[in-house]
Amino acid sequence: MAFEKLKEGLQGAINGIRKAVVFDKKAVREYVKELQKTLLSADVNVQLVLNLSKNIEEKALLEKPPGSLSRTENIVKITYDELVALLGTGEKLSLSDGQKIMLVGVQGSGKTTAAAKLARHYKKQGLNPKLICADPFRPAAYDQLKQLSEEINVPFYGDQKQKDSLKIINEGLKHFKNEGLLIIDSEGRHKLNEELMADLKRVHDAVKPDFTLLVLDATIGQAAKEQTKAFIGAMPVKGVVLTKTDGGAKGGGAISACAEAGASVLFLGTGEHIQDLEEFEPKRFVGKLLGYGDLEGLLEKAKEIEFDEDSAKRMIKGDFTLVDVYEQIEQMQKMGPFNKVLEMLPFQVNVPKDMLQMQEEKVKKFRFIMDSMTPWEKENPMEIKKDRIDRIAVGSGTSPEDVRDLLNYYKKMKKMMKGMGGRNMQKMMRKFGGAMPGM
Ligand SMILES: Nc1nc2c(ncn2[C@@H]2O[C@H](COP(=O)(O)OP(=O)(O)O)[C@@H](O)[C@H]2O)c(=O)[nH]1
Ligand SMILES: [Mg+2]
Repeated sequence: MAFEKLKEGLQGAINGIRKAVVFDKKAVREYVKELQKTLLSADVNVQLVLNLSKNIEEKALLEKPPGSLSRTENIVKITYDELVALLGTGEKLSLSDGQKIMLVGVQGSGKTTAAAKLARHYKKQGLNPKLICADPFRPAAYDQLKQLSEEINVPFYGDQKQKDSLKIINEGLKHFKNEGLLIIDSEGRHKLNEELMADLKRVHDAVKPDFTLLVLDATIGQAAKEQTKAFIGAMPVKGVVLTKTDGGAKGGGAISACAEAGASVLFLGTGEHIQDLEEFEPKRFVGKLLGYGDLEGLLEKAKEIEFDEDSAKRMIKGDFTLVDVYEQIEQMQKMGPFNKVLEMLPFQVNVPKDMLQMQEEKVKKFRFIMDSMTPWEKENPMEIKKDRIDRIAVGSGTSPEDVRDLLNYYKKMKKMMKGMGGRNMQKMMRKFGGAMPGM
């Protein structure tokens, strides 16, 4: 299977750090070393590997994990982000009938196969592809594409007697009246040389395809960079079809090399058969490599709303006001039910049941009430006596009982937070990022 070794190596590194007893410099080093070994054996450029591992190491040790991620989860997320960045932008090729696309590349890279695979792919998407064989150099090219086109029931044009590929293309376009999605399989030569490039460029400039796709053999690994650069230098390459990713361990190196040369990989060829074509999407691809099931939840967690640190600190010290309660309520609403939030804490908190079950309605009421308070009242909730309570109730369209309810909630919260004690506070602060100075 394609990329199996890469997958094994990456998941092995992740499992290693998951099992580590402590998340420290040594564990991170170990992880990064595994990662390096894996990427290098996939033929990713050494400098890229070094940069990537340096980034991962630094971020993993210094960065505050976002959302409710643990440090171990965060290093997986950092790895994910770095790998996605390494593998390109993930552009998508959106085609329509009436357009011409031309495949270029050296001989044997898989152009003819890719032409037929793309025809099948876009036919399934409802387009009307047509195949033109414009490789007069390889005698078997005509039969090869003709046969493939019959297999997928797609119209084909070629001319075995014509030796000028531009003439074949022009005839083919005329034959198809420029209708449908015209896929042009161009000539190839044994290897990349000036003659091929000059010829291709002449044809390319005359045909003016809407998109030019470079077909590259993934088994060449990071050497894909030079080839990509050479083609980009001669014509506007929209993206790469990377073939034979099933045929070796260097596919990862080839993808990153294309990205480095400035061309996005758009498709992966994953086998000899006509259906062996995948759209390449870096995020999905890296997700699969790292084990997507886990990663999805992890990325969600990273997005979870972060606690306002100052407010959380004051709250824990018991030094907080209704302004903080207001903020916390808002944040908790975004985070989900309060009991879920408490589950994330690294220690047990005995929270009165009625606080846990604070109903949606009640939260709304509390907000109305606080909206009717003056800034001074919100800063000094303990000073709110009967007159003020009555006024706030009228202003917020609630009852004095509701206002008292909020004030009681505030008092309970304050007491609970105060009662948590130093050690727990520290743990909590670590969970919410950043240690509290002087604690
Ligand atoms: N395993 C594997 N073989 C492929 C793939 N794409 C093409 N090939 C094979 O590579 C060889 C050359 O392909 P071809 O399309 O003729 O290359 P062209 O000279 O660039 O047109 C053929 O034997 C194909 O069957 C792929 O994704 N995986
Ligand atoms: Mg060919």
